[in-house]
Amino acid sequence: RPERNRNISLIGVPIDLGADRRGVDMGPDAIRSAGVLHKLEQLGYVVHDQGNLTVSRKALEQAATGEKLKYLAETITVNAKLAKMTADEMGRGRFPLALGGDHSMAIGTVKGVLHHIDRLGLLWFDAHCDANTAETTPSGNIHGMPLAVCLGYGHELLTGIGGRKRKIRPENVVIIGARSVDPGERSLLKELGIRVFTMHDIDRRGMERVMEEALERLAKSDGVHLSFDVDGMDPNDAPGVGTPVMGGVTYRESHLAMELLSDSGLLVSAEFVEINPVLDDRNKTAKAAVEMIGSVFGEQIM
Ligand code: 6HN
Ligand code: MN
Ligand code: MN
Ligand code: MN
Repeated sequence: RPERNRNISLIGVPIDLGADRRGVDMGPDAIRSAGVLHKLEQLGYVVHDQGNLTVSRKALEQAATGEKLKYLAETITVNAKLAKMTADEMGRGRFPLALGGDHSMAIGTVKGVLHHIDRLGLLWFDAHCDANTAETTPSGNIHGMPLAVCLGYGHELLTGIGGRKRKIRPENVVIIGARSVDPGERSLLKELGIRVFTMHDIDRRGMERVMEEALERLAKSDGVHLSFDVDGMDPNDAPGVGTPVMGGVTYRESHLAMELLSDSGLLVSAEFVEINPVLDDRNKTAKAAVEMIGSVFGEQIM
């Protein structure tokens, strides 16, 4: 097992355009105020906090233009910046940890990490599959598309971010926690042979066995990026999300999944997204995210 990277680069991404719902832009600061720096420093990490990227509020004025993909231009600008920052920070030997922000930001983080690791594995923890394209989207919200984009599918201005040729190979992706999948996403995922562990699989086999199989698959890559959408968790445990779906991964199951991922030694980068403090119950969701971050970085009870 490789030595843990003790240097973490924290990148706040206050974007809410991809969700077309205000509040999730405050996610990075909610996670900070829930004590993420303290948690990581206690675990022995050196945290290089890059602050928050700038997201133009002017983009909101475009809302009425009726374009199909909402706020496309500003979403591209932010993700291009994020891809560059992620690649640069990794180039300095640091582990990129991005805090969101809506899930459209996964385009930037993943493209940035792909700059260094061509055969990158991707663990997508989510109630959704985020595999819509401009043709299949039911909402026009770009946070429903980032996984498709990372695989090379979708609007060409999105797939072009950070270089068109950089993409995740289908065999190196696993989705965990899925329970809300649109018809167009289902066809694309089936066509590509993506391994989706739904809530049904977790119910039947338990999180331990699901993670064992997931990690076995991911071990064939050259390093794994974790994209953790907090709405993958059950809304009782993580209520502060814009698109809640009942019957999710429990707090304990999520903890276990992150501990097993941590033990695998495969992780090279991570992001925690879709935390919306405006919809939250006294920062409960941000606190849950900090607990999951603790597990990802090796926290143990004894
Ligand atoms: N997320 N599948 C729906 C859509 O609009 O495409 C919901 C997407 C939710 C995205 O939670 O990151
Ligand atoms: Mn998502
Ligand atoms: Mn989701
Ligand atoms: Mn814990």
